[in-house]
Amino acid sequence: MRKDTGQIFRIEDYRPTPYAIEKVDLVFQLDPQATMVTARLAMRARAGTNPGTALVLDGDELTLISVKLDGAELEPSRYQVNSQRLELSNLLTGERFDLEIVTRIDPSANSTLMGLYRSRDVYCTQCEAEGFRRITYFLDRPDVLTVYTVRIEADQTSAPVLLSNGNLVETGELGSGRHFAVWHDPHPKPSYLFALVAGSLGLLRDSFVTVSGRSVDLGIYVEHGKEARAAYAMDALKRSMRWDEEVFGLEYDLDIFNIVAVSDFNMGAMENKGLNIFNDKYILADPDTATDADYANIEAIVAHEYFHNWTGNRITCRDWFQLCLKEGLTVFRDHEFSADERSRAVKRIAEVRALRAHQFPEDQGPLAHPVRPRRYREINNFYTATVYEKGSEVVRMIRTVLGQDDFDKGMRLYLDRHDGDAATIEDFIKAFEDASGKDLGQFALWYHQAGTPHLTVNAVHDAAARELRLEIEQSVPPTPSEARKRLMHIPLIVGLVGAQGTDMEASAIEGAEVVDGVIHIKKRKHVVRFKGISERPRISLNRGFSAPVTISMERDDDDLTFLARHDRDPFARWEALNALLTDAVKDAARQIRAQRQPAFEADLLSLVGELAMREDLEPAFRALALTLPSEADIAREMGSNIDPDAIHAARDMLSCQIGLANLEAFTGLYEAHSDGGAPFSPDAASAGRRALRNALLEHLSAATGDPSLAARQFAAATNMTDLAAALMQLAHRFPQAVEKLEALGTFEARFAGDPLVMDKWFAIQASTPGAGGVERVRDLMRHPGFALTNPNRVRSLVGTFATANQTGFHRADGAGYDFFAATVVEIDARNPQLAARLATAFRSWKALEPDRQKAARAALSGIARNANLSTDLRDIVERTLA
Ligand code: 0A1
Ligand code: ZN
Repeated sequence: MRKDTGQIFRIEDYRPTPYAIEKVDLVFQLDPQATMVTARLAMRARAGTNPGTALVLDGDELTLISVKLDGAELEPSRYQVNSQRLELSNLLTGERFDLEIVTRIDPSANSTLMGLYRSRDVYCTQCEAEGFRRITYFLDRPDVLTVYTVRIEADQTSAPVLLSNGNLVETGELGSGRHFAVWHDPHPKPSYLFALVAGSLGLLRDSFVTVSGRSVDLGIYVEHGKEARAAYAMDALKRSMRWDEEVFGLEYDLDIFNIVAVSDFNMGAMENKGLNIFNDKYILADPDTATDADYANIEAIVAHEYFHNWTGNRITCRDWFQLCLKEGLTVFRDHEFSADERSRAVKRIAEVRALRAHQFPEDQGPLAHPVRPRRYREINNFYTATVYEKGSEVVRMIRTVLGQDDFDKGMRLYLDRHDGDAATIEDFIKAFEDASGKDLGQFALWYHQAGTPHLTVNAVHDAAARELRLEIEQSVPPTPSEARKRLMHIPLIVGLVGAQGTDMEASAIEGAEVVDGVIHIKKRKHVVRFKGISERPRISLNRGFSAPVTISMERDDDDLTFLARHDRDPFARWEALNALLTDAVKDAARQIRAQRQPAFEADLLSLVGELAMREDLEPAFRALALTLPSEADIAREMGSNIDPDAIHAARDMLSCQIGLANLEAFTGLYEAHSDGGAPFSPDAASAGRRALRNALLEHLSAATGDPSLAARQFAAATNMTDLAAALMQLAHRFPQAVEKLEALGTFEARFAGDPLVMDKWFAIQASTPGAGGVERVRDLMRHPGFALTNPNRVRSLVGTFATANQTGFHRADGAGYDFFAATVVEIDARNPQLAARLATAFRSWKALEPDRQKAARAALSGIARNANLSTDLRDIVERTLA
C-alpha cells in the first residue's frame, strides 16, 4: 500500500509541468501476475524550461524493468527510482526526446481497484484520480494531455475481448494461443481517462446515428448470459446521446462507444474516453432483479458518464482542485436529463432530499469543504456530495441568476472557448460573465466558501399600507479552516399565495434586486417590500429549491397546511408538508425522551391522507407526500443531543397514526393500485404507481401491526420493486413473525446465485432497526454470498448498517461503533478508498447525545491509533476527530 507521507496539496502551488508529452504508445503484455507495460513517450520541453531541468514521473507500487532515452538504455546512475517516482535529473537532451519505460505489475494482487486489476478474471482499469501511475511512470495529472495508441496482447481463450479508448485500428494473432489488438484515440486526453479491458465477456450491440449523420457502433459488455439485462442501459445511452444533441448541441466524436460492466468497482462508473467502465449494479436490470430505483439510477448514471464526454473529457480539469468543474456541471446535466425523461417535479424533490441527506451533513460537520477546495491530503476523499451535488446546485443557480438565455450563451461560450483545454472554475465563471455582461464576483463565493448559508425570514403584513415586508437576513456558519465568512449572493424565489390559493402579484417590489421573480439577496439584511398586497399572503419560500440554504421562519401550521394543499410550486408544496411532518416527529421524539406519551394533530393525519388520495396529483408525488422524513433527516433537523432510539419510536408512531386515521381509504387505494398482472414497464408513471402503493403498504403495516398484507404482496409480486418493498416491511416491522422468516428464506433461495440481488437481501437486514443489528450484520458477514473484497457487498451490508440503521449503529453501548471501526480497519488494508468512504459514516458524531458522542470518539480514536492506516482513511479519521 502507498505510504502515508502526510503531504498536503495546495492550489496555490500549481505550476505547469516543465515537459509535455506529445504522444504515447503503450504495449500491454497481459498476464494475471506479471503484466509487462512498455510506454514510449514522445517528450517535449515546454517553452522556458531550462536545459537539464529534472523530469519527475509519478509511480505507485511499480517495478521498473528498464528505461531508455532516445533509444539507448540508461545506466541506473542516470536516474533515481523508487516505487513512487522516477526522476531523470540532468536531462541534457534536445527540446524533443523519446523515453521508453518498461514496468511490471501484478493485476491479480491489486486489491485497491485502482490501476490495472482483475474483476472475476476480467482485466480492467480505473485511473481517476491517480491510478495511471500504478500502470507506468507518467506525468499523472489532468493538465498533461496526450494522444494514446494502445496495443494489448493477451491469451486468446481467457481474453477474447481486448478494448481500449478510441477506435480499433488492428487485430491479429501472435501464435502460442495469444492475440493482440491496437486502439488509437485521436483526442488528446489526460491519463485519468485511459482505460483497458480484456477478458471473456458477452456483448449487446446497437448503433446510433448522430445529428450530422455519422454512425456510431455502441457496445455494452457484460458477464456471459447477462446480455439481455443490458437492454435498458443501452436504451438510456441512446436517449442520452440524442438529448445532449438536442439540449446542449453536443454530438459524439468517435466511431465507437463502449461500456463494460464489472463486478468489483469502487464507485458508480467511470467516463474513460469512448470506453466507460461501470459498476455492474448500474448496468444490469430486468423486472425480476431490479427495482424502479435501480432503473432510475441506471438511466442517470449512463447519462452522467456519457455527458462527461464533453464536460470532463473534451474540456477537462487543470488540476484536481477543479474537480467540480466537470462533476458539478455533469451532475447538473444528468439531473436535467432525468427531469426531461421523467417528472420534473418529482425529480427535483428527490434531488433536494438527497442533497439534504448527504451534502448538508457534510457541510455542517467536520468534513466541510468548499465546492472548489484549496487543499487536500488525499484527492480520493474529495469525490464528495459537496463537489458533486452542491456543485450541481451552483450551476443551477447560475441559470437562475442569469436566466435560461444567458445561461445557454455562457455554456456555448465555455464549450467553444475551452474545447481541448484543461480548465478552471475561473474560466467557467468568466464564460458566463462574458456572455451575459453580468458580474458574478460575489456569486463565485459559492465555489470558494464552505458551509450551508442560513436565511432568517420574518414577514410583516401591513394591511393599511397594503404592503408585505419580508425581512431577510443571511448568515454563513463557520466551518473548519474558515471561521469568518463573506456575504453570499443568494437567488431566492418567493411566492405570495392568496386566500384562493393563487399567487398574488405585487404592484412593485423594493429593497432588493428582483428579476423575473428571483430576489437577489446580497447584503446581510434586506427588507423587501411588496406593494399592493391588501390581504395577508402565505409565504412560499425558496420555490423549486432555488438556493441550497437552510431557512428559519415562523409559519403556523395552518399556513403550512394551506401551502401543502395549494402552492402551485410542487417543491414548495411538498416542502410545506415535509416541514409539518418533521416538526411532528421532532416534538414526539422530545416527548418520548422525557418519558411522556406523544400525540399527533388529527389535522396533520388527515392532510397526509387527503394528499395521498388527490387524483389531480401524479402518483409519484403522492408517494413522496406519504414518505415520512427518514430517521437521519429528523436527526439532522434536531441538530444536537440526538437520541436515535427516541427518533425511531416517534417516527414509527406517526406512521401508525397516519395509517389508522386513513385505514379504509388507504386500503382501497392500495387495492386500486395493484398492477393486476399487467406486464412490467419501468417508465416513470408506472414506477410512480408502485411507489404510491408501497408507501401505503408501509403505513398500513404500521397501523395494523399485521404482517399479512406484506406477506401477501411478497407472495404475489411480479417484479423486484414490489418484492423488495414487501420483504422490507416484513423484516423491519415484524422481526418475530414467521412470515418474515419465510420471506427471507424464500428470497435467499431464489436469488442465491445473483450477487446484485443478494445485496438487497443484505441491505434489508442490515437496516433492520433495533439493538440486534451488530450481531446480525456480523453473522451475515459469514454468509457464503458475502465477500469483504467486493465493494458492492461491503456497502450493502456494512455501509447500510452504518448509514441506514440509526438504532443499530448508534446503539447506546457503543457496540455498533466498535464493530464498524474494526471492520473499516480490516478493509483498509486491502482497499483504502472503500474504507475511507465507509468511515465518513461517523461525520455527524458531534451532534449525538453525550454518551454516544463519547463512544463514537473512542471508536474513531481507536482507528487513528493503528500505525498502518492508508492516507485515505487517516485523512478522513483525523479530520472527523479534529
Ligand atoms: N468520474 C467518475 C467518478 C469516479 C471517481 C473515481 C473513481 O475511482 C475509483 C471512479 C469513478 C464519475 O463522476 O462518474
Ligand atoms: Zn462524474
